[in-house]
Amino acid sequence: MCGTSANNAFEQIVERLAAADSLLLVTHARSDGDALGSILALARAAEGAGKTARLLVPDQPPPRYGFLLGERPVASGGQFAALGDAADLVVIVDTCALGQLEGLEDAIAARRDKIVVVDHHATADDIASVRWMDTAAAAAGVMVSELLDALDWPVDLHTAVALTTAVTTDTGWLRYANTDGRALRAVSRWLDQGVRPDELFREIYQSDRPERIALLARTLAGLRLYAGGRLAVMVIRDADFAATGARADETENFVNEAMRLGSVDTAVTLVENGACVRVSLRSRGAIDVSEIAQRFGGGGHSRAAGLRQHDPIDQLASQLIEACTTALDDARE
Ligand SMILES: [Mn+2]
Repeated sequence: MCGTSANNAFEQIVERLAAADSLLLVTHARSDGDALGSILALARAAEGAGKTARLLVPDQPPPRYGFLLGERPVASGGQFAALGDAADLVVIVDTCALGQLEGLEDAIAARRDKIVVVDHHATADDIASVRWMDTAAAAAGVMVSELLDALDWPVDLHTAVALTTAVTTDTGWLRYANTDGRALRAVSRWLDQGVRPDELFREIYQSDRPERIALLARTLAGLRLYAGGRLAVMVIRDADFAATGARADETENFVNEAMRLGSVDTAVTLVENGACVRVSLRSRGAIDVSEIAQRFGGGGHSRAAGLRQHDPIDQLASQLIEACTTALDDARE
């Protein structure tokens, strides 16, 4: 059964966590609610068990999750080597892809023996001595919760909020196809413990700045349909940020807005940020967008994937429209 090696990795990571006195908890660049909620929960539970823990992201955590992190410092990529050396164990959570850990490649390779990975994505680079990869897990937060259970580390109310944030954001507030009993059972415990779903929803999804709504309106106005309405594409340029005053981190979830259209199976957003273009892909299931993302150097899940490129945005848009249209046509046959 496929669980044998996974269980083995799970048990090894439980042992490594139990044995470590100090942890460095790392997640991916452009971190989201699952990434930040998962490392914060692991840190707080470890501290409750008498250990020390530091958090690190390669770039900066988005302000949206300030309510979770509070005053807690989050180190950036330049501190990885020093903090990694100081820690007994480095845990990389919610990614196993070097492409999402840019700038850390050499420092990770040099410390591979003391690194373990907890992740639910398909892309698995050789970055760690132990990798617990569970693509069936709705969120890394579900996996972290299971580690905390096995370790018997304490989950206080704020840790429960962090875990609930992790699971609810990665499942689109428990509505995407990855929502399953395992995720709901985890969340139900945190609600019983006192997490308020209405307050959390408001923090995460109803705390936008007017600048973000202006950018969303502009983006939706520019939405284009292809492949007989099955493909929606939205292009957000530097000029759109300039015109609205929105920040680069405020396009999170824009891609999902295209899924309001009944005809759409696949949605793509391209976001320009200087010389770099960030692409998000979503599928309702007709095609596997992680395959398409991989062709362009990215990765992810079958229904949610992403990539980054330095090609001109219009050229990249044409290539992606072509790739998605072909895949949608193939899927129909
Ligand atoms: Mn995740």
